[in-house]
Amino acid sequence: MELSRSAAWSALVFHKQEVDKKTIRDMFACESDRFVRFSVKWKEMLLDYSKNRITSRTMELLLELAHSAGVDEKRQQMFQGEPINFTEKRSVLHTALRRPSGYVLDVDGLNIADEIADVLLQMKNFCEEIISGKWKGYTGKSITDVVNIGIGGSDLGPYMVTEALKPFAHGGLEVHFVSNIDGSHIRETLKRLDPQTTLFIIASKTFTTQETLTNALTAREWFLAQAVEEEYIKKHFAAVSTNQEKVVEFGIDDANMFRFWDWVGGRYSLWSSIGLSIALYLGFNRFEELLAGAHAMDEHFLNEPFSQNMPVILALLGIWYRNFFDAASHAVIPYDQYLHRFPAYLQQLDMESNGKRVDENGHTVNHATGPVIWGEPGTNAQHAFFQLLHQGPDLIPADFIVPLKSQNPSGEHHDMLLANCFAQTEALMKGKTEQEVRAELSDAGYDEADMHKLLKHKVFSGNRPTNTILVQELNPFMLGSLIAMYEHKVFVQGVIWRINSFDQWGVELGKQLARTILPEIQSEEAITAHDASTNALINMARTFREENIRKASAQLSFF
Ligand code: G6Q
Repeated sequence: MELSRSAAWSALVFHKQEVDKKTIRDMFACESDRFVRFSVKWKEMLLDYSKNRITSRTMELLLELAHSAGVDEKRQQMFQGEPINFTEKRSVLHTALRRPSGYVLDVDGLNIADEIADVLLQMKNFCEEIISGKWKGYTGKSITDVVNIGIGGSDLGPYMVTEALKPFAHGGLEVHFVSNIDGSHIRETLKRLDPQTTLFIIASKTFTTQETLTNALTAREWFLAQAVEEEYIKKHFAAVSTNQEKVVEFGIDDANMFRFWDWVGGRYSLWSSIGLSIALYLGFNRFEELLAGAHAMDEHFLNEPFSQNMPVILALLGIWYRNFFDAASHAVIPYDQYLHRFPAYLQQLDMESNGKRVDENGHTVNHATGPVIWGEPGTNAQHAFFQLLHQGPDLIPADFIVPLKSQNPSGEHHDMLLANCFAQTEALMKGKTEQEVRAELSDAGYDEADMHKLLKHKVFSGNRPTNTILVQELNPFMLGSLIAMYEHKVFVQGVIWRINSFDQWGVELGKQLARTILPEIQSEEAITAHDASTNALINMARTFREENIRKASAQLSFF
């Protein structure tokens, strides 16, 4: 039966008419226990979801939807390693990567707990050598800079985490991230580096990704231009991959390869050896704290009843707005400058996971699935797109994430940051009525005619839902928990929407298409194989390229 015809779904459609009759502001006015009922406290984290268009009945019905969708069973299947990634026939076991060792979980005849422990030990030893300075580069100097070359899941997670946890870095190493095929990315990074003291980590699950391999070759060429001897590569290049054959083929020493497994999805891989750059930058013990935080959230997700389960609650609220209010996007606003890459990270996690429309039986679903995820840190965002959140015609639910503790206490800065965060969620919820605007304008001395012209523009409808996620301190443990909470939120939504959150055929398409056009841009013949637009674009690039080559050779012959 189609999801939209299920009893739980129909009950929610019907119930929405009731909810529409009241604003969140009205609900707060007559429910003194609203915050207590609609908030969950877990360790040093609070999820306040009271500023949502919900009643207790809404939550009951949404929880019923989760139960009837089989979230409980699917959750067990995921943790037990069943191949729930059904289009790729793979287990989904990023949760095993952060589980303390000493358990047995068999995948393809191997106890993965032992496998994971082996690689963690290898990472630990490597980190100790590099950080202590024992590991020497080809001229006998210690490593000062680590460059992670990877893209997508092999970049966004480590980049976001190292930025978020800057205050926890040991300070002995700088870390850099190169992802884009645009040569400017690697060239700008290399400009600041010395090959004698630089370590490159080539991070690629498949070790076939065009961007990563091209950037890695450029790094290799840059390194050899000074180091000359190929044998020095082993002192300056490491690889993180599932593809040993390709790593060796590239010329990276086997001993410098950190493996992981096909049951770790790219966007879920920061917990694996893809996190090597994190461990090097923070120190291995901090990396372990990150894993511990994520594991604690896994336990919460596994064991708490749905009504107290943070990822489940976030997932259900997301479904409430996406499917019953037609909210096409969801904003994420961290009030923490260190989390400036968090929205970009969540974009991949959520949109690559739930940007799907075909169910397990190959049927196209007739309900909306993953929304557009977007955001920027507050307070910057307030001076940019918040206008649309407050007064635009669309409903855009938002998550506000804020730590109580500042890593850089400085005068009133942090109090002001908190005040802004809380004021925004209050304003989005309450809005400003015509009566309030009228009183304001009248106090400011406006006459009736001017007031009339301005009134409607200054009214805020309010009733705009937000979640506030308050953490005491954004430390490695809490960040691990926060990321895992969103991972599980995405999982729960995928289960309810009946899609596979763990494949990414859209990404694969991009990888294939660029391979066809590259030789055409480099060809001397006019290209006619595509539509008129694509042909014209390719031919312009081709002509521009040919002219540049001609000019360069003319200059050479002049000299
Ligand atoms: C993530 C995706 C994708 C992937 C990149 C890099 O879930 O699969 O973002 O991480 O395309 O792939 P490689 O790690 O194989 O280079």
